[in-house]
Amino acid sequence: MVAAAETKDMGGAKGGGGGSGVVLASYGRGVLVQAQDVTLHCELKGRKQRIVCGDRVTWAYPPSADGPSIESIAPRRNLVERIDARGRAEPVAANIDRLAMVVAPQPTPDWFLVDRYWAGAAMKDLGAVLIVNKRDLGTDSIQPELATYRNLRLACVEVSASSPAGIADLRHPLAVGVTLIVGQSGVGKSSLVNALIPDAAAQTAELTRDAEGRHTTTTARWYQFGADAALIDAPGVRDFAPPASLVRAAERGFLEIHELSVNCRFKDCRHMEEPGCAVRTAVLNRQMPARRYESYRRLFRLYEKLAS
Ligand SMILES: Nc1nc2c(ncn2[C@@H]2O[C@H](COP(=O)(O)OP(=O)(O)OP(=O)(O)O)[C@@H](O)[C@H]2O)c(=O)[nH]1
Ligand SMILES: [Mg+2]
Ligand SMILES: [Zn+2]
Repeated sequence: MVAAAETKDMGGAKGGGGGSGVVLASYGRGVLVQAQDVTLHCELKGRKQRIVCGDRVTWAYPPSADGPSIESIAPRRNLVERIDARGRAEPVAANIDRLAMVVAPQPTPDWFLVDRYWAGAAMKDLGAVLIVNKRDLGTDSIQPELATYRNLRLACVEVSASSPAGIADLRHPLAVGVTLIVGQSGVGKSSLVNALIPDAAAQTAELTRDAEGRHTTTTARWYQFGADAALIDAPGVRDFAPPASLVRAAERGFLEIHELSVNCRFKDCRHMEEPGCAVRTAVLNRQMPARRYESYRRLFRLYEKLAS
């Protein structure tokens, strides 16, 4: 168990005390819990207990243990998962309100990834916002893609983590609720958290890498953002998707495909090779960007593979 220096400050809580809190981070056999005004390292009781960032938990000091442990997890409003290297769903964070998808001129954006994030958010009824970071490097090269998203009514905010002035534009869309920040490595997710929450930097040193210097699988980290909001920095999140049984749900994440599909000849059209598909017709007629359709096809095939 992690040395529980903070628990010494618990005063009367030690020996029979307990309470509730939110999970700031989950790592291996322990979790970091924010309980009112103290941060606690808690042990997990059962091997099966799987707790993620954003979980609401109760904790207590069992009589024989030397530190607090998790007693229960409150039912989750939702759970965001990613798919690990073996194709299995792996929980990342719970009780999320929106997904903030970060791109930047550098590294070169992976728009397929953005489409998958957005589709994943739509399938879970999460809000979504596209943050373009590093605008100081110039965003001309990515404006055509941004136009595609703006046409689809996705909120896009262009900022620079290195410029406090522009960062103000980002406060409003993230001011209420829990935002999970996702995106390619190096786009500046952690930098944005630090820019928005000046004292967050003090909290970033711990728990981000395991002993071998790799990202651990459970590094999502919660930062309180004012009284009514939180930001979750999720360094390891690359892919996530609902369980494979939701193959046909792929369409739900693509607003334009969903709207076009009412005109497909077959009610259960998958928009792949079916005759009379209104989606493919729209792509051929350039009424829908071919790249977005390709994203849909890739996501669909991924679900199909996972389901098999
Ligand atoms: N020019 C410029 N560089 C930035 C900006 N924001 C972040 N960077 C730089 O981009 C690099 C990556 O930033 P991070 O915040 O670590 O990126 P990240 O998305 O958290 O990366 P992972 O944790 O690996 O997923 C750092 O060298 C930052 O200094 C920005 O607005 N402008
Ligand atoms: Mg980071
Ligand atoms: Zn179709």
